Amino acid sequence: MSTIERAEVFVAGPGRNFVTLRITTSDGVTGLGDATLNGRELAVASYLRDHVVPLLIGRDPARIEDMWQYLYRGPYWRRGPVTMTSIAAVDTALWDIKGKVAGLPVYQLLGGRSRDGVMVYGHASGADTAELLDDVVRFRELGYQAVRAQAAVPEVGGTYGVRKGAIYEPAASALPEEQPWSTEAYLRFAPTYLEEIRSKLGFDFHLLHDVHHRLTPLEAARFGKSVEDVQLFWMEDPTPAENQEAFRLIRQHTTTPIAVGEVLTSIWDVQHLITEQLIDYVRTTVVHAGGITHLRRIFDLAALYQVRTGSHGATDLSPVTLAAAVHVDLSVPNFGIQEYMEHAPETMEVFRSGVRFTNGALDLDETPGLGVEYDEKAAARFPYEPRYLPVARRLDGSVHDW
Ligand code: CS2
Ligand code: MG
Repeated sequence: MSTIERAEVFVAGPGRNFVTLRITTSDGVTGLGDATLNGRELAVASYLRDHVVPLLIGRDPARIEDMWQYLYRGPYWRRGPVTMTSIAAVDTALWDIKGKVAGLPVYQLLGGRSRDGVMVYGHASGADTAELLDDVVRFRELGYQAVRAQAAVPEVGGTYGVRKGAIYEPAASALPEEQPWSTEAYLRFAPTYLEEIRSKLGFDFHLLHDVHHRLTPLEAARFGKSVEDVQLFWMEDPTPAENQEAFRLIRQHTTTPIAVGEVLTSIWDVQHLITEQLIDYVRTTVVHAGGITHLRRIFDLAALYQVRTGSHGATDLSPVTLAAAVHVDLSVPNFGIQEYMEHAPETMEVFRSGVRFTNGALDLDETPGLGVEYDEKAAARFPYEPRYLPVARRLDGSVHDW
């Protein structure tokens, strides 16, 4: 029987910081897992190196479900982003290995293709409405059928989702940058640019918007109602989702579809949102929600309630997660859409991936496993440097959700 012989944790900063787990079996087969948690990379690296890797050596890499249960129930302390990202990295690496041993791409192990390609959405942004409109046109010309639109709020300047330069990267400073926020200014401005996009560019593409946890439930209800004529594909994270019940109030006032889940890390965190149909898309991911094994459980629960998938896919999720997401997206019956932000060139020097973008969709070649390689020599050229996500403060100085 093949056993796990080595598990290495690589922390590097090619374009941005990533944590990558590589597991090697006694037969010399390797598997990759993404363990990146934006702004808390070293916490996950330590959890893996100090508390997980020693437990892996000598175990059977084929026993993926048993490994998941062992890593979830074994530590006694459960859930949370650090734990679930660490479990995710091991789980994803074992699926990679299983695919390579079987000589099949992972999606074939998940039941095969349910679709020919994975529809994605791109990220248009701008310092003002005019710049945003140009960026939406650019994404449409690149072939995107779906585009997310975010513009800076005039009274508070730059805000989340607005790219500075070629690649969007919110974790840009060695200590958390404090960004001003005004809900009133946002509620006055955001509907105007979304309406402008529809009036100038029409309705023959999907338009998405990320509220990014900024509103109270009633403010979110008001926002959703105010943009119903815009026909958003979804409004994302309209209010913080620790209180799943809060979404009932939004639902009572608006038919604008809701997407939640990128910061949620287990089926328990989305259970009521799904079973009470308080959301329309669940955004949990391979890297932060316990890997392919747990994500499939979440997506299967969602399928029972006609909730579709819409996994997070920002550049702070590595090309390993993107590839694993495409394998899952190709196969699940209740696929909705996949977020896709092109990684920086430096990132792609380190991660070589079989994921391809064509006509607004992603697909994979038939390489066994996940189809991603990690070049640790190239990674060594990009040392980790501490980077933090911003903190939002209201105009009165009090902390707000970023
Ligand atoms: C955003 C992310 O892509 C999204 O939907 O919410 O860019 C998010 O801000 C980052 O992933 C945080 O690291
Ligand atoms: Mg988001």
